[in-house]
Amino acid sequence: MFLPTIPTPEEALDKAFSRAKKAASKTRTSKIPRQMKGKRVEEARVKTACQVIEASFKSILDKTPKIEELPMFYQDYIDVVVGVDKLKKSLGALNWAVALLSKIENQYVHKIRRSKSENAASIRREAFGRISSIMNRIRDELTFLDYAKARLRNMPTIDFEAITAVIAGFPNVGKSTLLRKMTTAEPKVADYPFTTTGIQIGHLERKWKKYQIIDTPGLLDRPIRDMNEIELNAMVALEHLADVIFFIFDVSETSGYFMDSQFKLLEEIKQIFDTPVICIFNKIDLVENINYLNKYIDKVEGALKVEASEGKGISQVLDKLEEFGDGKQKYGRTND
Ligand SMILES: Nc1nc2c(ncn2[C@@H]2O[C@H](COP(=O)(O)OP(=O)(O)O)[C@@H](O)[C@H]2O)c(=O)[nH]1
Ligand SMILES: [Mg+2]
Repeated sequence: MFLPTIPTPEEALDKAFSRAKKAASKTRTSKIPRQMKGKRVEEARVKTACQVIEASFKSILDKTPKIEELPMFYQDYIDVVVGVDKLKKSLGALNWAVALLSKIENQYVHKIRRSKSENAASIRREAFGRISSIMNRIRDELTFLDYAKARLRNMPTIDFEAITAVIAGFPNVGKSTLLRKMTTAEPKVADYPFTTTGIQIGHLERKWKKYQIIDTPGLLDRPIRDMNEIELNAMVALEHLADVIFFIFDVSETSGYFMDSQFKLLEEIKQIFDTPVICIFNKIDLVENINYLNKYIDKVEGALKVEASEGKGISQVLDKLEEFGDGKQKYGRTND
């Protein structure tokens, strides 16, 4: 996302006080009686300083999407990357500052109006002191919002109307190859927490239905019991996205993983995800003894045999996906 630029306390104060000065000089040249001017000038400075910061914070709050209105995937994503509670609390601090600044504005404008001319400047200085201290009180929150802005800048762009398949399987089993063969354009790469290369998102359309296929290197390619809590959360965020999981086996075991451990990973993923899984047996070209293979394939319902690198069997995978898509209607779902 999508967070607007966040000022430091110094930047916010600089802007507020320099605008206040300009407003004051306008007041000085206006046609009001000389003895009134001192008070008017100080009043304008207090008003402007408060209003400049209020407007800036209100604009940040307006431009920031309501977290609870975002699709669940993004809520999970934000939670994993920066923490939803912390983000809400920091935004709350801006609200708090706006409310307090508007109170100070009223209070000190009144004070100045009721004061003697010669006291107006010191009342204004007192107001400026309070404004500065408010900005200092929310320093940590501003720092955090700036950090969140940077961390959330490259969130994956997900099409929530497309039927979504997420690819799982050990490294080198052929996940990226399959993704490339199934989709037309080069897959888009987006940041994803705890994946070094980012997730890859490919798109395709069949019979006017949109599909997207997501490959998650570093996440759905290793034993789940090895993951820490944060990684688990990052992975579970995918559950909100996936309508179906493609689990890829490398039947040749040339990737270095035995069929037994590949089945174990499949079982772990089935336990975590409440999502239908389609098993795809890849690299069948490298297997001489097909009988040996059947012993594994027979264990799995609706298994597909492919040679991803040559595009063999891909059309069956697409048919399966489409078959799956037939039962699905997706209209701008946000929370499910
Ligand atoms: N022989 C053979 N090699 C394949 C097949 N599919 C993928 N590969 C190769 O396996 C290696 C790993 O594939 P890749 O798609 O990068 O695996 P990933 O790590 O799961 O994304 C690459 O060298 C591919 O060319 C296949 O069906 N047959
Ligand atoms: Mg890959």
